[in-house]
Amino acid sequence: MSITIRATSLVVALPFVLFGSGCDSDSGGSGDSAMDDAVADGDGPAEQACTNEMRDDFAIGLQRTGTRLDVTIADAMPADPIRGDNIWSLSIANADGAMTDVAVKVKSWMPDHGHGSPVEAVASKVSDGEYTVEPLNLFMAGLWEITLELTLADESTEEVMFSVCVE
Ligand SMILES: [Cu+2]
Repeated sequence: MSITIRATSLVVALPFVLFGSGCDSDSGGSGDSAMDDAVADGDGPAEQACTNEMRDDFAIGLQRTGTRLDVTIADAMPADPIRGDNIWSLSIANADGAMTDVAVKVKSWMPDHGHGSPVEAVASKVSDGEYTVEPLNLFMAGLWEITLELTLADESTEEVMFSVCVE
């Protein structure tokens, strides 16, 4: 599913107006229906789903480099991030390309709305350098920042972040 971004100030302003009341994590399903109404009234869901800011064009194989580690999204279920639960497979390697055992913490955050996900994503080790993250609960449409805090065996930590748009 491709995503188009139209660079107008309207795009930046609308999510705050339309989705502001839907961001309370206690609001449950009512947030979703409020958002659906808002989308139906607008130009179209693609233009309103994310603001025109830094994000990644999501793809299997997307890679981010931290201080000493490279993190790759090796697989994703579904392949494009959806509203609701996603599962990501991560490959984490050092600068030499060797798969590296790290402790992984996951934080999901909506920068435009100022809230996270009520469901904690857990990274489970498959083997050294291979981790499955689930459930990656992206419960509403918009821009999500998925930050991975990685702790190596020597206790040093680093972070990488993936920014993805959920429609
Ligand atoms: Cu939100």
